[in-house]
Parts: sequence; C-alpha cells; structure tokens
Amino acid sequence: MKREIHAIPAAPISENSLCEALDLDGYIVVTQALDERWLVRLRLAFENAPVQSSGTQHVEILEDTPELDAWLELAHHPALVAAADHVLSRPYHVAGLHGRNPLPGFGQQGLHADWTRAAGEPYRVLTTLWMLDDFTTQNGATRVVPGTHRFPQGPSKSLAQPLARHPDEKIITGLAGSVLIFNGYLWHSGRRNESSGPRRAVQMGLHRGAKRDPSGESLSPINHS
Ligand SMILES: O=C(O)CCC(=O)C(=O)O
Repeated sequence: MKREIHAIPAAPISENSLCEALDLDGYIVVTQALDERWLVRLRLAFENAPVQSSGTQHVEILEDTPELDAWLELAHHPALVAAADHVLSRPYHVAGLHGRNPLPGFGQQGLHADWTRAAGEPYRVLTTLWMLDDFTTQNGATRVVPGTHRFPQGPSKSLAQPLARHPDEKIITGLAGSVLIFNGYLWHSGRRNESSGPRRAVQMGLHRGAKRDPSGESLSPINHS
C-alpha cells in the first residue's frame, strides 16, 4: 500500500545537527514535522475519546481508532527514522503509542527517565512527543534536563518530586506540528497545564531490537500519569 506522507519536506534541521543534538543534549525539537492535514487526522482520536473533566487524558490507540493510519505513519517520519537510526541502530520497534493531554490544572510530573540503564549498555529507548497543540510555558510544555541521558541513573528521590526543580531544566515550547524527540534516559517530565485549553500530544516510544511479541510489548515503562 502506498504511504501518504504529509511531512513538510523543507526540513528545518539537517540530519547532522539532529544527531549532534541527540548526542550532546539528549533531545531535539523538529519544527514543522507535521502539516495541518496530518494534525487534523491525529486530533480526531482525542475528539472521539471519552469525555474527561479532570486529570490527564490518555487516549488509547486501537484498531478502531479513527485515522489509525495517521498514527502508525508517525513511526516512518524521516526525522524520527534519522533519530532512531542514530540513537538505537536497527532493528527497533514501536513499544508504546498513545495520546496524552494534561487537562487544565493537571499534568505536573516529577522528573524521571523512561528507562534505567545498566553500566556499559547501549541506549535502548527513544521517546517522542508530537505536538498537536502549541506547547507553551503556560499549558504544560515538557521540561527536560539537557545532557542527563549520559548519566547512569535517573534523578534522585528528592529531584523526582513533582514540585522539585532542577537548576538546568529547560521548558520545551513549540508550535503544533513540531516533534520533541529525546533519548529515553533523559530526565524530563510533563508540567501542569495552567491554561484553559488542551495540550494534546502523541506519545510514541521506540525500543532497540526486533519486536518479540506480535501483540506489542508492555507500555508500562513509558507510561507515567
Ligand atoms: O507529556 C509530557 O510533557 C511528558 C510526558 C511524560 O514524560 C510521561 O508521560 O512520561
């Protein structure tokens, strides 16, 4: 079947810069990764999800999710493929895919890494957040601590408290259609949505290695409420 790619091809970042940023900082934001048509298709799953008035909305992606192809196609996005080839090396596979929308007043998480690493182990996890709304300081844009993907451990217990702040943390803002791609060992977290609107994102994780279980690996390592 022919794939429909709606990425805007004028990539604002070269593959070299993307790889350098992933090595040095552990993350990269690719702007204009998705065009409006792709965004509209992805948002439909949020619109069809059960209504929720508090907490963080998690949208499960199932066979009958509207515009499922638009979700699955993200794994083939050129920016993601370049990042995954660099950080994970082939083969790798999608190990978690859902929609995430911290509702107004909710969404603050403690700093965490998505995976822990044994000494000398290669990087195993790449996490992506595809912005379906503009990510702003007000609506709970993700925070990251650059360079922490190189640390063997995740944040200390005290730093992992939701209200704790790291002196070097950076808030990743971006326009809808951007994607934040980061090494799964990077310390990061969602933030409280202080706006009155949504902050919808596709959260997709890739894991090093071939997919073992056709029904999909456990999503638990990449899920934090
Ligand atoms: O949505 C975000 O900003 C980050 C979410 C996250 O880090 C998580 O769910 O583990």
